[in-house]
Amino acid sequence: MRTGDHHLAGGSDPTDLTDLTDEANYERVRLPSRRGLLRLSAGAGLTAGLSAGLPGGLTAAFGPRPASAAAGIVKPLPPELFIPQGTNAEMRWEAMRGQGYLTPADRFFVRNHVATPLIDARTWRLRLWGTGLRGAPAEDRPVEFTYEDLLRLPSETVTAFIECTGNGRGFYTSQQGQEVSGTAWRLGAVGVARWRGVRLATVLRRAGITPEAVDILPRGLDAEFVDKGENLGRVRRPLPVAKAMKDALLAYEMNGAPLPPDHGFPVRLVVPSWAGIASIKWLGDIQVADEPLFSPWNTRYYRLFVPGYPEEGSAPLTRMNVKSAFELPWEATVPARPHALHGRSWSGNGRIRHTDVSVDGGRTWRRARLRDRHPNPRSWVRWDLPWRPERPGRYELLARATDETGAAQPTTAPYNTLGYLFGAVVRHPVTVA
Ligand SMILES: Nc1nc2c(c(=O)[nH]1)N[C@H]1C(S)=C(S)[C@@H](COP(=O)(O)O)O[C@H]1N2
Ligand SMILES: [Mo]
Repeated sequence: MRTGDHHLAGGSDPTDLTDLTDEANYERVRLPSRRGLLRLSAGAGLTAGLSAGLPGGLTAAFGPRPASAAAGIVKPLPPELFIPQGTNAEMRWEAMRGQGYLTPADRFFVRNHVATPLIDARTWRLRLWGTGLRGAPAEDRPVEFTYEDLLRLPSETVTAFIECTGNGRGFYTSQQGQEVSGTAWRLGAVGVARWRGVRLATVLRRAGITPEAVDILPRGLDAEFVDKGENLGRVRRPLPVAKAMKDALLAYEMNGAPLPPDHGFPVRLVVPSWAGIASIKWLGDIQVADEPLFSPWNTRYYRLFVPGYPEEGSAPLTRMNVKSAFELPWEATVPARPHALHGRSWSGNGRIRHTDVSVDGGRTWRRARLRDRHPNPRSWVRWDLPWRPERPGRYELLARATDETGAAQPTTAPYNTLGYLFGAVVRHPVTVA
């Protein structure tokens, strides 16, 4: 771990538990034994986020594995909003019920390969280097931008979803009976926020990007990622220059507030419509190259691997596919009287054209009412539909969206070993009581 790295906050004070880059502190946060928690709560340097997650009597509040201290995530993870998934936290879809258009930061899913680092914006620098910049600056002599530099550049606001490529992965197994590896998300690894920052194009131009540049490689400041004993280095994923120049944002605000630590403070990339892995958090440096770049995140992950097809897999995944979700608990219980069903649909291809809903397991379909008159092509659309359940019992609710390219949700998602892009219609179990 790079604890001596001056990008990262915190020193060697063993009671400073805000420093998640310290191995021992991180262990205590990651595997909170009851004694560890007591030590945590006594620690002077406890962050507001952590203490908010540890209210009142610890013994009363938690069982053996408290969700609120899961695996290196700083913000509280109350069980009514989140499902813990290892180092990650999935949003419960019922947490969007009664919310506005955006996903509030307190319930936005977190996908961390390792753990949230706490970074000091005053010493942080964004460093650009490589053969795709004028003068080809070396990695140790980069073009630098401070946090203040970025705040002073012209800003832009983009409302866009960020979605994990594995969102829905659990349904390969539970709905299609297929074995896949990776986090078994249901549909809660997606959120929509209003991101404000500087266009990546602006910063690349100022850094001297040349017409020969073809790929950039943004890299995070979180700890190196070790997969089954193999150190793959820091999280980094090549992005073609064309997409980087088109609509990628260096975001420093989320829903009108500074980025929260878990979502990339001080600065993250937001790459609209693309696989969530493109939106690198805790951005530290960007290599700009006049030749194609590779990292494990565009070779061994984030491609479709299918038995019987070439071993190197598909082309690297880019746009996300069409999906829909009901704003209901998984398994939901609803009253046996007329009420409205609510949900949202989204697609990386652009606007949602319509969403059809079935309350009888897929035999008949009705078109939902889209609640957003001018759907945003980089975001979701809210919809609703009245439902008068005829009798108590078990139901399966289905929602199937079609986007502006004509792409619709299929009945079955094409199998791939890593379980990416589950876009099939999900059968949501509901009991009418
Ligand atoms: N540095 C860094 N950036 C990262 C990740 C990470 O682990 N480290 N995870 C990626 C993945 S796989 C996803 S889906 C999104 C999730 O963003 P969120 O945690 O803000 O929801 O961040 C991406 N950016
Ligand atoms: Mo992801």
